[in-house]
Amino acid sequence: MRFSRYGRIRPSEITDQEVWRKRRQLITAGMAAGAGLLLGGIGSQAGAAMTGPGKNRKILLSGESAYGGNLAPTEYEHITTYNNFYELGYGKEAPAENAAALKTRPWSVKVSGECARPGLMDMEDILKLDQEERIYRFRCVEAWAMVVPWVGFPLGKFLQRFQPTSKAKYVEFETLYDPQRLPGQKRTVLDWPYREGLRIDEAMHPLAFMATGLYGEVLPGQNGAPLRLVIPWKYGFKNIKSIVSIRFVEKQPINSWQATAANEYGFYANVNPDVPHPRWSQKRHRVLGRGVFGGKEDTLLFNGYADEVASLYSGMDLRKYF
Ligand SMILES: Nc1nc2c(c(=O)[nH]1)N[C@H]1C(S)=C(S)[C@@H](COP(=O)(O)O)O[C@H]1N2
Ligand SMILES: [Mo]
Repeated sequence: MRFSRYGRIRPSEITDQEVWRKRRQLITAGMAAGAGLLLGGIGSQAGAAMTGPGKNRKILLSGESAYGGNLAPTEYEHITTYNNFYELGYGKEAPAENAAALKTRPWSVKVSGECARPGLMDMEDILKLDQEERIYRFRCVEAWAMVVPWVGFPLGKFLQRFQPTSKAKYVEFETLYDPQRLPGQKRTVLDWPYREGLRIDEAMHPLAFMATGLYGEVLPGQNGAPLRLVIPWKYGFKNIKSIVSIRFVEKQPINSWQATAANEYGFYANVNPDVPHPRWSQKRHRVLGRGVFGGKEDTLLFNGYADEVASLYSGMDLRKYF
């Protein structure tokens, strides 16, 4: 009988989650009581209270919206030690072990292509944008899920600042290319830098999110510091980490995994239990940190966000556009 290290419930984890939830209820109650009054200030206090273990710098929140419903967040420890980030190593634990190499300052993000106001934005200025917390169920393509209290801002609102033109049909994202800071790039596993793409209406959807932190603190390197994408209705690989470039383009971009194995990874990558990966079923997944035997549960179409996003794909054959 095999127990996954991540399939066991540890007493500490239950306690942490309960404490966290209670705190959250208190804060929410506090916010309701003070509605309309000093919202920024109350939000900031909420941010300070809803934190992780204090390993990283805090981010002040201006608001919160719990898109994950009542889901209890996965323990900080799981979220930050079970990662995929090939530029920092190949095992699930390697990115956390190698994250010190990833220096995140100085850091800037270049926005270019089909837009009226292209520009370079410094990470410090990005962190000054309104930061909110969102709890999403985050899926990974290899059949696990976690519930993450991300901190960041809506992607669409950010993109609008650069005034995309009518030719901007897609958005292309690129990770930093720097084999010193991302030593995994010394080996050609993928054609670096890591690239991803979204259709412009997907990028503008209110659920599409740019994360700068989690559990109230700036992102750890292994989670894609200082800035990464979170598209909660898609498989994990769409959520590109450590972004330095955003380009508005007319043609559908090719993402890194699609370039490597187009029969296995498509452009859309919407979570869909009815469309198996060629090498495995995608009907069920396990939630990290829950239950013995991996705490398996049924995978939902669009990762449970169908009400919000299904209309983006109406009339499309989701088997063809996987
Ligand atoms: N630059 C970059 N981004 C990346 C990856 C990567 O290897 N490099 N892995 C992807 C995959 S396959 C997954 S499942 C998620 C994992 O995110 P997490 O470690 O925060 O859970 O990041 C995605 N973003
Ligand atoms: Mo993944």
